[in-house]
Amino acid sequence: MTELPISADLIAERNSAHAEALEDDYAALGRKLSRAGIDIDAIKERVAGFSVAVPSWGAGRGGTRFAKFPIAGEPTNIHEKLEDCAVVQQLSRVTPRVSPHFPWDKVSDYKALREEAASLGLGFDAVNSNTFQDQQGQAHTYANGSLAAQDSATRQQAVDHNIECIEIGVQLGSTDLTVWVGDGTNFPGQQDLGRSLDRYLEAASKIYAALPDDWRMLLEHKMFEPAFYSTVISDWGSSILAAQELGPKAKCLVDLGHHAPNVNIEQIVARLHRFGKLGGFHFNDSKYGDDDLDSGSINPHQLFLVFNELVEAELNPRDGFNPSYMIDQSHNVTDPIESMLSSAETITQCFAKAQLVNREALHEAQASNDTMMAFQALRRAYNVDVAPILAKARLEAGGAIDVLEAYRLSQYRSRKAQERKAVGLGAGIV
Ligand code: PSV
Ligand code: MN
Ligand code: MN
Repeated sequence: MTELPISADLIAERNSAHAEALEDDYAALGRKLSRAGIDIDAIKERVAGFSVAVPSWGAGRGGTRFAKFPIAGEPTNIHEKLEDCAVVQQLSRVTPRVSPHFPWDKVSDYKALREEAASLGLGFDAVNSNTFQDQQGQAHTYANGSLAAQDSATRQQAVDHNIECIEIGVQLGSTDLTVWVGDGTNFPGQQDLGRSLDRYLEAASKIYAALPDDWRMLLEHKMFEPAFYSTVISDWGSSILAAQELGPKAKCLVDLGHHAPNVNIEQIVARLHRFGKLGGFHFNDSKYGDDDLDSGSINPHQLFLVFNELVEAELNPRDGFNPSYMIDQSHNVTDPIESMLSSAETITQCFAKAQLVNREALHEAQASNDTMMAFQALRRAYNVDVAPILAKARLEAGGAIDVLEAYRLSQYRSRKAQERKAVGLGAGIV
């Protein structure tokens, strides 16, 4: 392995400064949990086995359709993005995989890219295709759609791109293809609502046919944007129907920001699982729409409730329950590394809290219609500060007790600002 980006001595020095306080906090929490019949070490082991992928595109400053404000030392290519993702993994120890996006992360040698990632302690997660933008030199425009376009040559181009993504993914060691299309309309009457779905299904089935045996196709729905009147795969209903029609390797991916306001996302999770179609998540948070805010920054309770459903799902497994966890955020005003560190921590906290729920008490209260005690079973777990469990798991895995402190002290970003070329001004990504 090449040298990791943050000095091991710095991490060790800061960890020894925090070790005594952590032991104290961990012991106190251990006593508290043991009074409730919970073994803190068992929870720590579960946390140690948890991981969430980071998006290659999340390493750069995102932006809005109005502007992007780059920071000095921001990555300008996949190699630099991998290096930044390696920082997140080195400190947090919960983000060992990167989810790439094509053609944004295109290179000429994917075998070498896989080796480069491995040398940084990273692997690859789901491959994301992009037929929501036109690329330089592309034969057919996606202005009127991609997989659901009226024009058959455009549809074929979108199919070919997805198949190329699978081929790249095979070289990178991925086993999932995530497909999100922005196809839809901005005016009533612009397209036939039924026929556009037919075209999507026909094109998607060609991609499906190209999946290797051990691969999955994750269909990501989104209610609106860039289409503001109708979107072809707009909701979990359209998504599950499409996945059912395509076949067993097609699953639904839930991006937390892609729903109608106030939708009960945890119920959607339970529904998708009930029919064996829960494929994975794009974690982020939302106040208004597809805001791509940091996970749990607006509604951490919702994130906890999603993980609570995932624990229930594990207890009642259905066909092929193996959801993939990814972050999908746009870091517009923070250092992206700091946002990914903070978000990975929040996501893991919600995972840990969901493990603390007294399932027996919950199920008993549900069976006897004791609403308040059922609610309290969730509330008690949600109220526990699980930070010492995460910190201890990180420490034991070689990470930093205080990830943000170690990152800031490393001065990584200012070092990169000296080495990397500046990012140009411009509009943000989707
Ligand atoms: C679309 O809004 C989305 O959530 C999809 O996952 C894209 O791949 C990603 O954002 C990046 O634009
Ligand atoms: Mn997404
Ligand atoms: Mn999105």
